[in-house]
Amino acid sequence: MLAYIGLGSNLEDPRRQIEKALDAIREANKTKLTSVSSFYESKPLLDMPGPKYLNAVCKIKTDLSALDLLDVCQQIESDQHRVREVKWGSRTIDLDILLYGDQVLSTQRLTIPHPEIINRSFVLVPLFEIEAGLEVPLLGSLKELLDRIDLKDVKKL
Ligand code: ROI
Repeated sequence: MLAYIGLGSNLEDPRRQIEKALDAIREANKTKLTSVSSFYESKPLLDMPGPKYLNAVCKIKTDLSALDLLDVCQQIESDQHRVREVKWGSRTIDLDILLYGDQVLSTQRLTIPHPEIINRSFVLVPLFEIEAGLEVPLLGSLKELLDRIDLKDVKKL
């Protein structure tokens, strides 16, 4: 299965946090990292207080189920000392499964496609960089989604 994961960090050397998470994905069972976008900088969403974020998107080929992949992502977050305190607060690392093939899933633990991607330039822009022709299940073409949002707040590094 092809899947896309969004990575974000705004604490404790974000670049190092994202590199470290990518290394952990490289080492995950039944999973091959096939591409990584550039890194992008943006202000916290909704003008939340805190440092700027660094974001990237990667593409993987995996034999894990979506829920097993979620376990892998959450293990990486906990290994990198992600603390879940404030909703939408600052974090050392955030891994979001954006898409899992063309699967549509809505459970308590996991919703795919990730429901917020349509509002997030820091996800759509790096995703477009690595997979311009993508069709997002239920939501339409990636190109159309990009046309609908403001892109000036995300800066490619
Ligand atoms: N804001 C930005 N710019 N980038 C993120 O990755 C990010 N992640 C989040 C919240 C707190 C919603 N804001 C963000 O989870």
